[in-house]
Amino acid sequence: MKTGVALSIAGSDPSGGAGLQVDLKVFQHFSVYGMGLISLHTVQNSQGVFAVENVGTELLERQLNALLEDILPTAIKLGALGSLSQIELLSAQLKKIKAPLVIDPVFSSSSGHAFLDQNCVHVFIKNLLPLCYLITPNIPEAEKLSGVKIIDLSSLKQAAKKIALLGARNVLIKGGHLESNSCTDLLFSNDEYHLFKKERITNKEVHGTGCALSAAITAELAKGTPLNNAVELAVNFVGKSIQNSRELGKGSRLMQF
Ligand code: PXL
Repeated sequence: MKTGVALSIAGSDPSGGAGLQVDLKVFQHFSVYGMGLISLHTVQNSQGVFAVENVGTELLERQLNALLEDILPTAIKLGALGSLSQIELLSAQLKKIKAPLVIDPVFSSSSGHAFLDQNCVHVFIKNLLPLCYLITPNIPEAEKLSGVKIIDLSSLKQAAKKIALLGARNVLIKGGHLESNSCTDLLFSNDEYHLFKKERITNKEVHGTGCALSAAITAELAKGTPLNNAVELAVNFVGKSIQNSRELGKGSRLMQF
């Protein structure tokens, strides 16, 4: 049975490897009805991001209002945002919605192209963290949010707790960057730590794994799955997707679901 409606507000990756395009593919894979709003356009392929252009807040606001007065999502995912005014608009609008909000704090592309100016991070924290049900930073993003330098499991836990103190109800730090032969994701939820440990599948760069993980969790939350189960399903799904990733372009491997 198909249930759930998931909305992603994210950047567009025309190569289909990350951002909104991947979110919609993942929603489809999980049999959830997917809707998508583009926050920013990128010029990119499997080799990197070459330019970024933000969508104006007025257009974004009209698109969001048109959706929300018609079809209420049962879960929402927020991906890359490009400006202070986008953060202010979305925090004001999303405050009014009860559906669980998953925030993937994408401050720059995996190839290092900045989406959000460093100076906006404190407004991102103040306005958005208190609204989110789950935030899913990778290690560099968790360091930016928490101010904690992550070098081992103990500092990983410390960073997760600090991000929760900033207002995020649940925190999942993607630990893929920490160890060489395994990947440990850390969930901090209800004052408890849960580790999701996996063998490292490949040392080759696979594009969009973070987007796919948070989209899969959003899809499961949209169906009403409890958080721990949603994370477990999503971690396994991304592991399989990495294993099945394809060398389609000249750069990173791309996932097909
Ligand atoms: O994987 C992070 C990400 C998210 N969103 C967009 C991206 C990227 C990485 O390149 O382009 C639009």
